[in-house]
Amino acid sequence: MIDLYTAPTPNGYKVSIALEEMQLPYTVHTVDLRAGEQKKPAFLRISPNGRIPAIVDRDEGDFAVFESGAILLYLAEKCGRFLPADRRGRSLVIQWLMFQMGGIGPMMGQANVWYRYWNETYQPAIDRYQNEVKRLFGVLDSHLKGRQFLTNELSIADIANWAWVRIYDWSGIDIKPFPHLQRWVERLNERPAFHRGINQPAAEYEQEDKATSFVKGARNMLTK
Ligand SMILES: N[C@@H](CCC(=O)N[C@@H](CS)C(=O)NCC(=O)O)C(=O)O
Repeated sequence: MIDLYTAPTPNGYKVSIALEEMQLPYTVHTVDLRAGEQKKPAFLRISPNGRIPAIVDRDEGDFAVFESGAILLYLAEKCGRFLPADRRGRSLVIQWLMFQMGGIGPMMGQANVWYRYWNETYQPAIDRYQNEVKRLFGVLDSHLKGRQFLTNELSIADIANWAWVRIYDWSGIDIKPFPHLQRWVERLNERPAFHRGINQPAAEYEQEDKATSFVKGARNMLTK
């Protein structure tokens, strides 16, 4: 059994989607980010960086893993799926996983903050991060032309990138100029496991009436 410490955010959803696709039994523990639970000593013992997601594998002597990319690799190795065994296939998946961890995630995260969370508008920062997100989307779009997945088969790289790219509008980005990427987002959206994953726990920001209070909470958290 896996204990998943998470919150309704793209980094958290990467892990719940993976657990659903892998059909590994898990228990969700929602960490209240606005209340600062992620910085409490008990949580820091599991996740030294004070951020979600983190897992504890009860079948492996309570082994804890933090950093979403590391968690995806751990789970893929545990279940023997979504990460090929051959060196080249494995490297390709890891390349696109790192592309998400070092590019899509941090840049979309910054675009979200500057575009949506501050009361004030600082246009140069909005432009910088939105332009970088568009550039990264262009890379994904070209790569996905004629492909169903980022590599030969569905992998943890698709899961990681999809969890972020799907909320492009939170970064103020239009996906229409990226038709191959848009089709990939829509195709993966049809997978029942992906749907279950993005409801563990359910996201407030996807419900129109709750989105405003989510933004306010996020802004307060960032200014603490
Ligand atoms: N590189 C980390 C990033 C984790 C991260 O930024 N988590 C955010 C939620 S998406 C968080 O816990 N924020 C709370 C905080 O910064 O205090 C990963 O991929 O796991």
